[in-house]
Amino acid sequence: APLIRLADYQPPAWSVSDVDLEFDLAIERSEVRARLVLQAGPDPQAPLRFNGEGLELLEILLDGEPLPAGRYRHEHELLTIEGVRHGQVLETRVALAPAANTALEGLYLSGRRETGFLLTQCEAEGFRHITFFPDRPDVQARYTVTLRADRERFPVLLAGGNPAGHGELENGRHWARFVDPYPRPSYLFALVAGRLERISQDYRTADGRDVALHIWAEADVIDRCDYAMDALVRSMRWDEQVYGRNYDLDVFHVVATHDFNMGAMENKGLNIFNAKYLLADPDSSTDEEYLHVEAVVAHEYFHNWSGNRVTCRDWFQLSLKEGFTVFRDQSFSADMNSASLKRIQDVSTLRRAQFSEDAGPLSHPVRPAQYREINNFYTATVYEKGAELVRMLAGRVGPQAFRQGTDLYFERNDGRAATIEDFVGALGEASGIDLSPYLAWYGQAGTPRLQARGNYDPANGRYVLELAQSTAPTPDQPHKKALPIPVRLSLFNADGQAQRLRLADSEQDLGTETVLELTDQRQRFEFTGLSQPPIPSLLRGFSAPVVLDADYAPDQLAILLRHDPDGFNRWEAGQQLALMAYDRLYRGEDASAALQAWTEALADLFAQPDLDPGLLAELLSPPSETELAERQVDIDPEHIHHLRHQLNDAIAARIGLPPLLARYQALAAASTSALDASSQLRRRLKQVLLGLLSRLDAKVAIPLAQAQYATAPAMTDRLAALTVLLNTGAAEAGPALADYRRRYADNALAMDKWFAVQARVPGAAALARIEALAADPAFSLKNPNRVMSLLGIFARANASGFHRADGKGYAFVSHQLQVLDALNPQVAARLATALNGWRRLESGRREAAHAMLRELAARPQLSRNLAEIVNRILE
Ligand code: DPP
Ligand code: ZN
Repeated sequence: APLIRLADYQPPAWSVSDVDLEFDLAIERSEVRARLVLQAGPDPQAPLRFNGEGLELLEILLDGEPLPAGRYRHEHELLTIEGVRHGQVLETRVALAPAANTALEGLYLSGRRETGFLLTQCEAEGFRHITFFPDRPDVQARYTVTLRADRERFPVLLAGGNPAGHGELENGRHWARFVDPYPRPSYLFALVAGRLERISQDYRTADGRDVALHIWAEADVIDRCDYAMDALVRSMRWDEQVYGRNYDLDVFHVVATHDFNMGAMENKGLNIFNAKYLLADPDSSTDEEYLHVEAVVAHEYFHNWSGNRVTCRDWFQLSLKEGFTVFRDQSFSADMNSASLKRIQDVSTLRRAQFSEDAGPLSHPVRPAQYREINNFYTATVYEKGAELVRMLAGRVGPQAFRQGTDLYFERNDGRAATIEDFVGALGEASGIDLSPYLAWYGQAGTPRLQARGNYDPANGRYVLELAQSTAPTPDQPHKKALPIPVRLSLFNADGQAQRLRLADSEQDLGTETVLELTDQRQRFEFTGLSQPPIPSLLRGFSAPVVLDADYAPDQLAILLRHDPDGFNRWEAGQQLALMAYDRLYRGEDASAALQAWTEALADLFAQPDLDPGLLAELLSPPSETELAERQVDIDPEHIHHLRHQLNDAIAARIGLPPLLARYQALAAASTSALDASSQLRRRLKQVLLGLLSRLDAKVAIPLAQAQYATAPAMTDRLAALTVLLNTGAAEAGPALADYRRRYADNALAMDKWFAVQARVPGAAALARIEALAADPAFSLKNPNRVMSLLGIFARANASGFHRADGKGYAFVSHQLQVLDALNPQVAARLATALNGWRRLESGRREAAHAMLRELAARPQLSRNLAEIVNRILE
């Protein structure tokens, strides 16, 4: 596949202003007639070249006249026609085979042939699997869509836009038409046809438009859509209030499917969701899943402005809509729940998913410079790091200017395909601040390391903080520039009180918190008027996506852990202490100073009755194995797994069995299935406590877990109990798994969790279990959720199980990848990213992984998706 470069961007040679589509839908074979009004680009003599993949061309006409065979070429996934003129109408008729489409891109079948429904997925380049078109986001056209199908088999017909008529046809068929008044790119096209039920609600926008909201799902799950409707209404209000954005059509449809490559899709007026992010009920969904539903419903809704009304000029700008929209959904969730917990979770995700991506050969900038397969760039870097960049910009300009800047951005770019410069430029203009230095963040890959060294001079009460930055080389970028890094900070004294801040050479009292902006490689900041040596609380709220290297002493961090009123930095101080202990344990050194400072502070916090249970749960959780593995080279994942256990053991031992048990039992006695925030946070704490108890004394914990499983009022408790039974190797795990399976055999999302909880069980025994599960009749390589629940969890979240010293984990996954790739290249490529870190493994595992990757790369039939990932990982 050719390399596509940002530097080569050209506007389209031929564009389309109006699209009229007619579908004759059937499961095995559907037909699509397209009438396209052509628009000349800069050179009207240029040949027309439209994309089209896997299309059976039945008919082609220009201005109503059939085109003779010599007038056009259909080869290499392109339709080429010479000598077309501005304003001419190109008409094609093609046939598609939805039921045979296992890649789930374009038009495909969800569910079984007899009962399932048809739907589409077009982002990024699925529309070319439906009809011939200049399938790129800078071609924006007005769409009229007519659907025809058998009424009995396809009672519901939906497409994006407003309804524009429906009626009966002969032979039991019917039709429905939709017109979208807003020009839009082809990746936002969508249709749905089949047997679906709905729930509905009326909504009036702040600017007075009446909108009918409909959530559609198959009959057996329609009663699990109420929470999504609630989240949708809250999202719509929030976007009106916080960004001044109103919905703009008369209807808004949301549809759930069990067969979906991504999380969800923001098609104009017809969002389509992976059921995992739409359905929720207490009996089968965890609290965490409720939060995901709320966040993803909001995310897709927010795209209506940040993505649909203003879209991307090209796919290099993907973070323009994704980074911004993730930032928007994070802010929404923070407003709906606990803001500091949300920040802790988002930063944990960033570190686990994005920092690790950035530390291996798949590292790329938030705005990549090149790709072969765009579907491989829906990454943590584009999404999560992209959101961090928007957060930095928002922090830099302040809330008022940020709102003025986004207003300006939406107004100026409405109906356009924009670039990252348009976004940053609008914020800069509204704030009067030159933000252009921040553009470097979009082009430079890698996680910057921020070094902080403080020096206190008691003679004159001065404190000098020296900040320095560096970024290690990444593929294609050997030399890194200095980036602007906002460092939000406070200075505490030994009693945990925040000191007033005053910079040398300035009279200004900065209060107890300020933001320093590091713009050079290295800078000194001097504070005056400090009567005691200060303890800096740095990067408060995680003010920049960097790795902090500060020379804290353990007792300084313990003071921050006990006293920092910034919930995020309090948690961060604990994480830093855990990492300090871990680094020493890893090197076989004495870790007692760090361990003691950390666990003593935690034990004291544990004893405080009024500490927020959600924050306590996070404080009691050491960094993930992925984060720990980032800190060393030549790693042995099994060793890291055991070291993390030692961290948990140290917490449990310091708090002690009686207090842990008493707190657990108090929480267990008050268990309910209530979904309010405080019930959720208490469940979360209970889950962490059960885990600690299981480390301290399995004989005590196993009966507790067994009882919790048996009496759980909701899925969160049931799954937590099952996890402990499995991870302790308890004999009771078997009956609990069998019970769970009986109970949820017909609930696909609950069965995904049945696979996932087993795929997570660590250690050498994991592979045999995974192999047995892959042969289970309930497992299928055709369903992305099932694949990710078993193989995705095993390869990406069970390092000690997957990275076996004998390489058998790699051999197993390699075999699965080859079968999967022939069915669904997008999902295969995502699974393969699990090998991104292979070079940092110890030599035995490294050799085994390398051999597996080389063998995979040499296979002739690899998809473009998988080939790109494997080759980049090998480079
Ligand atoms: N654009 C989708 C989303 O992130 C992904 N296909 O919302
Ligand atoms: Zn998105």
